[in-house]
Amino acid sequence: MKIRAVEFVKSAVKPAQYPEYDFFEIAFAGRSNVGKSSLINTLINRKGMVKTSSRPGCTQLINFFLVNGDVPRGDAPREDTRQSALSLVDLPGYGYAKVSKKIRAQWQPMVETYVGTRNNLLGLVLLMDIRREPGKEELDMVRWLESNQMPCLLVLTKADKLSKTKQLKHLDAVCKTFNRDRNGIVLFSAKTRQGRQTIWDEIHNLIDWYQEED
Ligand SMILES: Nc1nc2c(ncn2[C@@H]2O[C@H](COP(=O)(O)OP(=O)(O)O)[C@@H](O)[C@H]2O)c(=O)[nH]1
Ligand SMILES: [Mg+2]
Repeated sequence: MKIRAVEFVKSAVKPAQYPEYDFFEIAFAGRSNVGKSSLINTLINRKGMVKTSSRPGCTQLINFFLVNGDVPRGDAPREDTRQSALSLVDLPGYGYAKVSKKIRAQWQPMVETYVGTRNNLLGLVLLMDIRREPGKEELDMVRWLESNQMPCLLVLTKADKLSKTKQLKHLDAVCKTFNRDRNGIVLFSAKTRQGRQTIWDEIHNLIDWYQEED
């Protein structure tokens, strides 16, 4: 995808606050500090668009970004840019130990409500640190998304931290855990940009598939 423009649209915690547009949307989820903001920045070729942090667990908001589109404002007639615009959503991270119980209890309903109500959502990208075994959160989430027929791309982040041999070894282990083949899981690094094109290809496949469904 040629990135012409990227705009931060807004943050939201509940459906009434989501942007009212119906551009195709892709959401990114994962444990705090997994590299979610870095991955989105890499996809859109913007270094600081999505705030990255070495202090995990701070963002508990759903952040909407619009690529190559105009956010409809007021009652001005909306040009139909649905074919080319794409909405990217940075979901709050989960599973950070220092985050209070209260915040953790808010996370699940916030994300489940978002996935359950957002009609323009095409699919999720679920990020996992390549050095970590997938946890119960990830297994539960993938199972839940599958039961809701919501497509989910799995991405192993920070691949640059491991040698190529170790990357593949870990990839195969994760494939087994999720019962997917190597094509169903992407090795990614924000540092080397490894896997960036594959993620875009998968997003475009999803868009094509939806357009054929219509
Ligand atoms: N080596 C390496 N570090 C990364 C990569 N992606 C993110 N990081 C680092 O991991 C930390 C958390 O990244 P961030 O994108 O803020 O994670 P988020 O909490 O999931 O949004 C930061 O210190 C990043 O610099 C990567 O691909 N390789
Ligand atoms: Mg982040």
